Amino acid sequence: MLDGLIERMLNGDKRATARLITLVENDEEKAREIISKIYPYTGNAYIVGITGPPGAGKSTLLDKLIRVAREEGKVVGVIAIDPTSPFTGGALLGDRIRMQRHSTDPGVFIRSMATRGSLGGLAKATSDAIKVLDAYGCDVIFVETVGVGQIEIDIVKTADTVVLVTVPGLGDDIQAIKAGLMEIADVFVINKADKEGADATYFELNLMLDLEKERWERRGWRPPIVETVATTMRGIRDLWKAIQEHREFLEGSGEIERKRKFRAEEEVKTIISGKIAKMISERLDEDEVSGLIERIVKREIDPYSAADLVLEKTLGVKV
Ligand SMILES: Nc1nc2c(ncn2[C@@H]2O[C@H](COP(=O)(O)OP(=O)(O)O)[C@@H](O)[C@H]2O)c(=O)[nH]1
Ligand SMILES: [Mg+2]
Repeated sequence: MLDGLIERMLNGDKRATARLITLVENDEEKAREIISKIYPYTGNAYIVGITGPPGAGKSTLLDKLIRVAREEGKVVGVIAIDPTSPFTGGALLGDRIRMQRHSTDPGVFIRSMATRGSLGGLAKATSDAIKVLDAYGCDVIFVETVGVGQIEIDIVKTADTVVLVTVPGLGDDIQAIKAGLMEIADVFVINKADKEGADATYFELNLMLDLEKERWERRGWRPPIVETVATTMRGIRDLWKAIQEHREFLEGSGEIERKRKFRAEEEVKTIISGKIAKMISERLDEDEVSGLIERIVKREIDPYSAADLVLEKTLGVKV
């Protein structure tokens, strides 16, 4: 059954592709088999992460970016991990209708991912779905995530180009963004530039980049700031151009290799920790754990020593 599905997917069948993604998402054994079989067909897609606070306009921007990429004849994939995304059904009806016009286009494949799941589940499901879309023939794959949770940040970090979307008047939020996301952004977007305060936000971001000057100089890439109005086409082509330029920088400097190695490393680590977690939960002696917990509460043993005891016993190695 899998071979037939994979063959259909490789021939551009969207339904077979959707089915394969569902399988890699939900069935660990099948995921393994599918990924091994399709892996030789992957490696051509360019991955663009789009992140930022909820409501910043990420999905609306994506809708426009899909259009521009389609004009260039690119086959486009979208993976939305944003729970408020029109793709995941959390948006206003109008937004959802706007997105859906792409669903009849054979050159566009849109997929949403459940945000809830087991530890590392989302990251694994996303990277597997990326591989399926890559093998399907996508030239570019956009991954939309809300830049809030650590898991989402970790996912977007593995993209080739990371686009961070902000909006005017996020004074305090810019400080918050600085903490987690500043370092991973390759392109900054000030969306809703039709609203008041876009210039001030531009100034603030630019100042922040000036303060980080040494880092950009070392990296050889200073993230450009693009102002957009996603509800119109304003700035969209500039954003697409900035993404292309970052790609050229990565390819020209050999940085792309480093990024891909990083991605592979993150992936292997995720698989390993997932397997270890599974091994432990399968072998865990629940009675023994509750006994230990009693002892922790009674101050007979500390939590670290208790954890070591459990791990040593379940894994059979000294930790
Ligand atoms: N005024 C204005 N509204 C926008 C712009 N971009 C998006 N919006 C609106 O902002 C809301 C949230 O957009 P959405 O794309 O779902 O944001 P997301 O949560 O970041 O994906 C929607 O009602 C959009 O129509 C813009 O550039 N200007
Ligand atoms: Mg969204």
